[in-house]
Order: sequence, then structure tokens, then C-alpha cells
Amino acid sequence: MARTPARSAKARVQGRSGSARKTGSKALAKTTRAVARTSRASAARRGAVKRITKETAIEVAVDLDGTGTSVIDTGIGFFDHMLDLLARHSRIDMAVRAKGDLHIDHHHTTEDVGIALGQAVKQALGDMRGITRYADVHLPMDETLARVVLDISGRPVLVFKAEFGRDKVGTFDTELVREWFHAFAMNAGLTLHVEVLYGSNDHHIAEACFKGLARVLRAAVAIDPRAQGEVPSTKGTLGN
Ligand SMILES: [Mn+2]
Repeated sequence: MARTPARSAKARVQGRSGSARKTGSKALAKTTRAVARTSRASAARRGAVKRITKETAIEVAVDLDGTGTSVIDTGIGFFDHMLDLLARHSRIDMAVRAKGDLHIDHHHTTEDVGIALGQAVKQALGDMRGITRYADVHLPMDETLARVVLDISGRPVLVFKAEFGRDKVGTFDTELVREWFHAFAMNAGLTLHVEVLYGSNDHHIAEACFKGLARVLRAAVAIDPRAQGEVPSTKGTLGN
């Protein structure tokens, strides 16, 4: 049977896990789908956001319980690299397609991708039932060390302490790293502290920030087996 374009696109998104799935039996796939439909515990934690303004047109989709596969196309090479490793190390599946006014600069596209991805993550978290909520990491990238600390609180706060030596990495303005983190944290509802303790290479500094975020996201969105079904707050609700 000839594959429709939609099917082959899906297969590309699935990446490594897709090929593993192909070898599994049809019965197993059917059972997996049935379990996903009926079991509340395995309810899909996915989000999708389409955002169109005069400056950018952006479509994103995330699956918190993915394998870290990604399809990223923002038109900015270095930024694609950062989002690709964010997906990989968080194990959150991500699709990001952005067409922005890059003839002006990279600001609108970077910020708006942060907004859309943040909204998609918030959507996927739902009422945050069962999540681990807190996580921290010291993330080394060669000579650079970043500390990233996360509380999925529903109360957006960003503390970002990183200094870059150059204005640009590739064609990407280094000041936009902070802009992206701000947009993402505000829209996902995160209390997020990022501090680069030391480092000299700007590519490594940016990469340590994104990889650090990836690792804390991976840990904090994970379902805590000792608190399944509970909202991890003494108030009984997060974000209020
Ligand atoms: Mn790199």
C-alpha cells in the first residue's frame, strides 16, 4: 500500500522509536491504544499550539512522555541546534515549525517560539497531577558549568545569570538566549533559575543552559510513582 504523506511524516517524527514499533505485533499496538484510551494514568500528556502574528507564524507540538525525537525548523541554524538538544535530553518529543521575519533579526522568531513552546508544555501538563514538580542539575559542557533549578509552580519567575563574551554565535544573537528562556518560563508557568557558574565559550554557555533545562524538565514533569494522581501542593492546586 502506498504511504500517504501524512503517514511518512509521522514516521519521520517517531524516529528511532518508530522503527522499534514497526517490528512489534499489531496486537500489541492495538492493546497499547486501548490502554491509553481507558487508563487515566496513561492519559496522553500532549500539547499543540499554532500562533500567527504579523511577525511570525509558528506551529509547535510536544509530548511529555516521548523519547526525545524532534522535527525542528525555525530558519535559524544555531537555534534549531538548541531546540534539538532540548528535545533529546528532556525526552520530550517536539515538533517546531516557524516562519519569522528573519530579514529584520532573530528576535521575534526566538521569542515567539518560546511563547508557543511554553504554552504547549503548559497545555500538556494539564492540572499537573502526579508530577515530580521540583528538579535541579549542575550541567557541565566542557569548560562551562551551569546550574539550573526548576519548580513547575504555575507561578512564572525567571532568574537568568549568564554572561556571553560575544554578541553572536553563528548568526544568532547571544542576548536572545535569555529572551527565549523568559518567554518559555512565563508561558509554561515555571519558576526557573539558570546560572552559569563559569565558562568561556559562548556556544558551550548557551548549550549548557538548554541542556540543563532539558534535564530538569525531564525530571520535574516525570510522574512521581509515590504521588500518582495527587497535585503536588499543600494548597491542592498549582498556579493560583
Ligand atoms: Mn553544540
